[in-house]
Order: sequence, then C-alpha cells, then structure tokens
Amino acid sequence: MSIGAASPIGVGYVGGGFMAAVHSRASRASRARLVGIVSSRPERSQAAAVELGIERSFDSLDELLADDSIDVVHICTPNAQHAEQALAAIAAGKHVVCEKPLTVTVAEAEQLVAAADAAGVTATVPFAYRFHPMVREARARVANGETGRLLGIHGSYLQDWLLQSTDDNWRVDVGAGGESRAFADIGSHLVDLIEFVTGDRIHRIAATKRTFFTDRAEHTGVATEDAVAVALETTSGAIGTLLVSQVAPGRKNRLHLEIAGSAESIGFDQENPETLWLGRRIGSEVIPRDTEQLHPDAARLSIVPGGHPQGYQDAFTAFVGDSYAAIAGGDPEGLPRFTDGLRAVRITAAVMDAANTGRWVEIEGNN
Ligand code: SOE
Repeated sequence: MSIGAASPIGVGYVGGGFMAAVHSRASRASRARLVGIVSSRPERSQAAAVELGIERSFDSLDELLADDSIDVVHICTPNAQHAEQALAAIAAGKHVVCEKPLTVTVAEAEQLVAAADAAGVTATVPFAYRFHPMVREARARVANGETGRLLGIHGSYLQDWLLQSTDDNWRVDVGAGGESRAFADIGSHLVDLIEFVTGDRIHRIAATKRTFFTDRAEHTGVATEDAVAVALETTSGAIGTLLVSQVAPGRKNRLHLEIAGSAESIGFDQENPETLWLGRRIGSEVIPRDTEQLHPDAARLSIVPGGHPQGYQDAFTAFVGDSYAAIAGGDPEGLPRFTDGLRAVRITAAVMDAANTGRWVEIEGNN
C-alpha cells in the first residue's frame, strides 16, 4: 500500500446504512478512492454502491479484504459486529475506521487496541464532535488556563427518535447493539467530549437508567435503556451530572456541554456549533466562529469564513481527513483512536454496572 498525492487512499465500507452515507461523503471530500462496499446481503450491497457512488459492491467481507486496492476499511455495522469485522480487517493489514461504540464489551475493545498496535495500523473511532472548530476553541481555552480550576460539568445528549413505542431500530436489541443502548450510542460521544475538552478524567460514577418502552414495533421485552442519568467525579476533584436520552420530545441531536471553571464557564451546543458561550460573573458573551479570534487548532478546522455555517458533516469530514492524514504518516492533533474507543466502552460498562447495582463505580484503567 502506498498512499500519496499520486495514488489516492483506497476505501472499503462495511455496512450500508445512514452512517455509511456520512462516511462515504467524508471520504469523497478527503479525495479518497471509494473502492467498494459490502452490506448485509448482496442485493443491499449493490444498491448501496449505486446510492453512495461507490465503484463496486462485494458479496462478502473476505472478498472486500482481499482487494489490494483497499487501504482502509470503514466499519459502519451494528455494534455487536464491530469486534469481529475490525479484527479481520486488521489481520488483513488494513487500516480501520470503526464506528462507536467500538465494541459491546471491554474485553473485545482491549483486544482490538492490542491487535491494531501489534499490526501497526492506524485505527480510529468517529468521535466526530471533537472536530467542530468551537469544541477545539473550548479545549484550547481550558488548556491555556483561561477557564481556571475545573469545578463542575453539566452535560446532556438528548434525542427523540425513539420516543414512541412504534419507533424501532436494531439498536434496541441487546444482541445487535449490546447491553447499553442510549449511553453506548450517544452518551459515549458526551463522555469523550468531556474528557477531550477538559483534559480531565472521569474517576467514578453513579447512575440510574430506565427502559420506558419494553415493547416496540418489532421488538418485545426490550432491555436496553431509553434514558440514563449519571452523577460523576473527576480525577481533579470536579463534580458533574449527565442526562442521556433517546426519548426527549423536540430534541433531535442535542449534545450540550457546560463546564464551570473558577474563572469562566464554557457552553457548547452541538445543534448550534458555530458559537461558544463564555459565562462570567460579569460580562458573559457568545463568541462566533471567526478565524481571526480562534486558537490555532480551532482555526485549522475552520474551512469557510465565519458567517458561512459549518456543521455535522463538516466535522465528520475533518475526522476522516485527519484519519487519512494519520494513515499517510501524520499525527493530527486530537484524532480519536481505538484507545479512545476503549475508554468510552469502559465508561459505558461502568455506567451499566452503577445503574444495575446502585453503587458508585470507578472507571477501569484510570490508574
Ligand atoms: C443515532 O442515535 C445517531 O446516529 C448516533 O449513532 C450517532 O453517533 C450520533 O452522532 C447521531 O445519532
């Protein structure tokens, strides 16, 4: 595999749903060659290839992995399939971009981290919200000490697409999605962002969860959670609360993070990602994404002038672009790798443990 300006990186996709569309748009914008796709059935693979403008479909993962023109494999399948597919891709010498949650168990995530390390391949996880310029701005302000000592964290990630008992999806099924649903699917983004922005670590958590709808259109006896509330303590001694829900009417994809420091608070809202709220006892302000006043890492991800809104797909494209830059030998700032995927899987396992036992649980791997 040689990747350079003369030979664009060759990409293969596993899975043909909503996320494969997001990934393939990002690959195209990153000047990759969209070589092939395999989905759940050959007809589905063919349809996805046509729909997404990918050169060809494959009938099996093995066939896709045997294609030497594919350098990197994007895994966009239901959660429970990630571990086996990522291991196969790594064994075939491919670089991997694997959807979150990286795996449904901590042991599998540890196995993937070890396998990717041993093979020397680049392995990343799309915690794409890290790539909003204003998230980088928040991170830079914390790192520079502008927020002061970290005191409190208030986070939520709210959606409503599973609000009705008639709403259904593979994610509700333990077998396809894992024990945790709402937290693994979207809470994982939230905790990744908290640690990314603050540079602090979540030390221990308490949690309570609910499954409000046990019977859905195609699934009965649903055991995965619709919503979960978490209390947390960080290593530095800050405290925080999180609410993660897929049954919050009117909220479509609202990841909101507010950090209170001793000097300043910072608020970021994923649905309005072009601004950052800076809270002060006197003189609070909302700052726009304006390259001239951004820290360098935020300015780097600012691809159009202020006032020309960037959004979710731009953040995702930046993530994929940086993944490919790492494959080409670079070391882009803030790239979420398999170790970050493992971290989120560990926190998710702790949340489930805390909710199931009613106890505070320390996050494994903190020491
Ligand atoms: C569905 O809940 C979903 O597509 C998540 O799987 C993504 O990670 C999130 O970015 C948007 O919502």
